[in-house]
Amino acid sequence: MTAQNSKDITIPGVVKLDKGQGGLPRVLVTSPLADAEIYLNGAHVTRYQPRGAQPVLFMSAGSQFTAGKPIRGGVPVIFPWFGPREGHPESPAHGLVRTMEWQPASARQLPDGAVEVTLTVTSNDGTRAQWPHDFSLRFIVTVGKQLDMVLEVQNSGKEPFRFEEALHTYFAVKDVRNVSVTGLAGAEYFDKVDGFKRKRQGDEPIRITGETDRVYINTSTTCVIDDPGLSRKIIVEKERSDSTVVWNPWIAKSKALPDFGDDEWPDMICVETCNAVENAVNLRAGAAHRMRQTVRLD
Ligand code: TA6
Repeated sequence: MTAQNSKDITIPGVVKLDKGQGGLPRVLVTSPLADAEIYLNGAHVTRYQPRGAQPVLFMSAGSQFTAGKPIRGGVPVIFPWFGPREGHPESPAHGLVRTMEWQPASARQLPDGAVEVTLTVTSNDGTRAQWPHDFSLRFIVTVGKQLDMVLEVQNSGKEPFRFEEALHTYFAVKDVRNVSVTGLAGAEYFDKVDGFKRKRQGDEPIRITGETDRVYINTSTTCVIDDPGLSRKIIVEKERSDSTVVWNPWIAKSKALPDFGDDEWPDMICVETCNAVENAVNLRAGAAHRMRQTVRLD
């Protein structure tokens, strides 16, 4: 299915569908409040820039833009498992839908000038062969003074299923060595750079002094990324998410990632809104779950 066959969601001067990098179909949003772009490959938000501000999202210069391959940066949409799939080394990391072509379903401009774009993807024979459940996802992106993203998971099958999910957001910072993250004081986390040991965050702000890869659990708090280099704070609010991941690859991991520049690690930090590990979601047949991440500058 190509974008040409999908629904026309054009709003003249505000929303258009065109071909982006690698010739991949993309939704371009231009509004008085902010600009954004969303690739149909993975329903991947690759740009969000409020009017008069620096871009909020990091994109790797080394990212591939190939149908069916993950894009590096922006907001990868992760479902139905997070990271490597336990017991299935053959499965792709971070689930199935970030490399599927989603379909644009609707676009509308809201009274305040913000623009809401909805994209959808559903299970098929290919996904069922890897994960034997039926699902229908909607990703509702609202581009305005804040970036609001809702991942709706509908269990369209006849059996309950358990899933993990994430909005794996890459934030642009001036220099991660001068950044701090607050909002996770006292939260338990799995430290993926220390044998997945279960630890507890102290009261001090999180600072990045090496490869950092932590899955915080049982936390529904708002996080604040303080970036003195760009003289801004990025507020990351969430709803119906009980896990938060903080990640920076630092030097060695950056070199090991083929689609990430060796010298890009100071320019980004991931603060990811998730339901992962013991916070995975049980969803009965016919039910829906809506996880929200809202990003704004302060
Ligand atoms: O969310 C952090 C993480 O799980 C890291 O372990 C690292 O693998 C990162 O995601 C990127 O994963 P990717 O599959 O996109 O290379």
